[in-house]
Amino acid sequence: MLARGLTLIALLVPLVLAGQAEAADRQFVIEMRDADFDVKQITVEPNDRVVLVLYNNDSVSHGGIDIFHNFAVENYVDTVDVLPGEVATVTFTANETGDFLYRCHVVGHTLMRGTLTVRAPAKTPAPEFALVALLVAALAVAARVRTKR
Ligand SMILES: [Cu+2]
Repeated sequence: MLARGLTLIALLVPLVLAGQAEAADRQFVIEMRDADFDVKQITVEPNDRVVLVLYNNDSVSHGGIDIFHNFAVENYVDTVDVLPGEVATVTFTANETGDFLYRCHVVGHTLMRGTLTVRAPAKTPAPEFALVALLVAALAVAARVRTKR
């Protein structure tokens, strides 16, 4: 019984190790319309390569007024202009964890705010843990062989 339990634990360890998130390319499209963002929350994994496509849809088709916007992400992206009807793209690597404000700095555009969340890295078991798991598995197999004799 103990041997089976130990074997199961040893078999599950590689699955846990394989479940660690890896950095990936992540793309998000944010529409700027009526002086607001349509995306208010972006969540990525640590070290993801993030591409934000910013589309200023506040053009002359909306009440005859072109509305200029810009965009910045705290700690990640300096202010970039996004002209009416235009698209701007910003790219960065999410190498700092936490919550970061993204916003338009134009006076009065108080709705144009959102949060970039870069999750904390998953806790990786120490390599010694894997070695101990292998040792436990070997002992479990040895115990089963001995029991059958
Ligand atoms: Cu704006």
